[in-house]
Amino acid sequence: MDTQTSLFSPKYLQEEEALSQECKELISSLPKEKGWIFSHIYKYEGFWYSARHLQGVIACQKYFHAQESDIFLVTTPKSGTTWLKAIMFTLVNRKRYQVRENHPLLNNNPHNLVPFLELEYMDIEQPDLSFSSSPRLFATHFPYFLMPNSVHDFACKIVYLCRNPKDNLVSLWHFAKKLKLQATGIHSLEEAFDMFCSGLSPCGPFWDHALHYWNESKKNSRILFLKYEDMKEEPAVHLRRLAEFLGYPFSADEEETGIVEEILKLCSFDNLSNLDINKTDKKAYGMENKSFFRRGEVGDWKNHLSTEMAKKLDKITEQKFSGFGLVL
Ligand code: PAP
Repeated sequence: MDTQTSLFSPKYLQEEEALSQECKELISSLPKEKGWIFSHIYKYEGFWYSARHLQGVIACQKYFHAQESDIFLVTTPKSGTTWLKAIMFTLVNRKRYQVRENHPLLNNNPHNLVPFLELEYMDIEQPDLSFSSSPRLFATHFPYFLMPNSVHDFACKIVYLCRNPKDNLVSLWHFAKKLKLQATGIHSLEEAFDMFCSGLSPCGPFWDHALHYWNESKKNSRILFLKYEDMKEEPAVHLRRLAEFLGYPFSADEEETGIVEEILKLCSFDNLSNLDINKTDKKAYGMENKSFFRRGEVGDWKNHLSTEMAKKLDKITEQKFSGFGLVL
């Protein structure tokens, strides 16, 4: 990005200007490709990151200390993180914040209630991670084996949410178009499709990311593997499953009050996307809250991808997941 562009760009687009010397040296040795939102992405330990995201990954691995009660929501970008952040925050804090009363989600974007772990470390080596409530809830795009060691040492609970790659790609493409400055060059959908299929997506390859967590979830009861599509189809079933997994099951009394439906309504796309805070406000580093809400549907890819594109992507997914039992 040239100086003129960076002077006027929002903070989230200011990339290499703010890098530490250590990170500059690291990225100079890594494979580099054209990015989706940022000018470039770099391949680190098999996955693609923007320079500043990578700086956060490295610092977080070095300095973050998990607590036993910490809970992690893991996704690749555009898998439904915003939705699950809202749901998980509401679930674990429901004694403290009554769903029916002045709930924090009415005045806060879900991303402000549940921080992105490695992004907290993007500019600061020791961010303030003291929470006003317990347990601490974090979201992250870390691949399984790059998670800070203490997360595994403490056997912290991990919820992995993934989404059909065709919808994931389309959502990612729209998001990148919205966020990226015209001056830095917008990808056509065809170009984005080719990049995604080659594994060149933010925190991708998409399939490798999901597969690691899928395989681990088969052996390890501290990992819950969820799919966006299942959540959409049977939200109450999966909300109860999630509540049990997190150690916050619904009591019979709670069930009687209809709390499951109320949480789903509070966290629904229609409700959240129509709140003033999500229509008009921005995140601290300049991203508009409304950019996290587009359609929130299953199968929107049909409005964007050709039959050939869909077939090609399905074939890649089948091949990558073949023998592992994961169907997306
Ligand atoms: P992030 O990676 O930038 O945090 P993330 O929240 O994972 O984004 O994904 C955004 C997608 O979730 C968008 O999908 P779409 O582009 O296909 O519409 C967004 O609309 C959708 N989404 C956001 N909030 C909700 C919600 N409450 N229920 C269902 N889907 C939602």
